[in-house]
Amino acid sequence: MEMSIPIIERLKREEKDILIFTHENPDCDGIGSMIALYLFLKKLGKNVTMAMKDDFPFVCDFMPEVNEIKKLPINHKFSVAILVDASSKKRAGTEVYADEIIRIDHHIGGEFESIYDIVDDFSPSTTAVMTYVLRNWDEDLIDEKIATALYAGLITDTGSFRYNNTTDKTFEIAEFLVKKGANPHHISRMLYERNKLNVLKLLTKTLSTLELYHNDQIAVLTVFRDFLNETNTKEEDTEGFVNFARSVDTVKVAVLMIQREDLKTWRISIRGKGEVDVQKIARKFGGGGHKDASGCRVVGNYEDVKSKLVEAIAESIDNLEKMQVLQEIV
Ligand SMILES: [Mn+2]
Repeated sequence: MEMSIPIIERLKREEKDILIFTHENPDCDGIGSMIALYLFLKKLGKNVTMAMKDDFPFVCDFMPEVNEIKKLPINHKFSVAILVDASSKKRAGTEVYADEIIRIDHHIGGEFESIYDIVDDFSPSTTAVMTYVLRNWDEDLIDEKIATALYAGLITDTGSFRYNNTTDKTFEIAEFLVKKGANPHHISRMLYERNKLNVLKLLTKTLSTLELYHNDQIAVLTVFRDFLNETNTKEEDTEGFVNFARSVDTVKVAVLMIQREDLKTWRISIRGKGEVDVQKIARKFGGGGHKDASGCRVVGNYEDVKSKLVEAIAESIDNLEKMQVLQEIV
């Protein structure tokens, strides 16, 4: 495969320092993309640093060189900074100093950072975009470590090939990464079979908050700050909890509300099942994301925030039903 991809030509030319960074509250896709590019550029002898604002979530601890990730902000101006898995540099949650910022991502829309941006919203993960870039740059440099980081992001962002962003292309990328040394059983075991007892206790408390609305089509779960304190857990331990709400048979849209430290801000995850476009709902509340997985932050009283959300989701579901009836008539 010989193709000219602008970002490759740009990075080939770079002889000064390169920063790779991802969004705050990072996930395996952001971290996997960052590590893969970092290792690849290191092999090429580039002066490269990876950094983010927060600690890595526990589930990512098996990823190669995860301990080499530095903390943002870094009080140094880099020649170029590569933003991965985020729609804008603002998503870093802190300042990033660089002469130029380039975005590698799969989120819909977002901000244009540079003419070298490579954003593909049809890609299931940023690691899928990254695989494309690195394969076209030099396939032979992709080793077991790089493949492991890329595969971990691919399976987490596709829910282990279950979400509707999973296509034949996704399996082709997975096949390539497994051939390059990614071990599916090991990676899945690391990601999904290492629950801590206190996280299961947090899950038990969270599941007890389950509420259903609008003929059981909307499910809401809440993580109150007390739950985190009582079980000695952190916000990042709630990763995947929203899927329990989503798994209810009749549910079309699932919501997870996490109470932040100030007690009045709610970090909200919204998940769909391929019907309702939850990105449009998140946008109404100043957030964004994908059709099936979006999020936003809202400040306010718990009951008020929840009822506004439920109302907006109910409206989307009703509109969808109206559209379906119209289509049947046509
Ligand atoms: Mn992603």
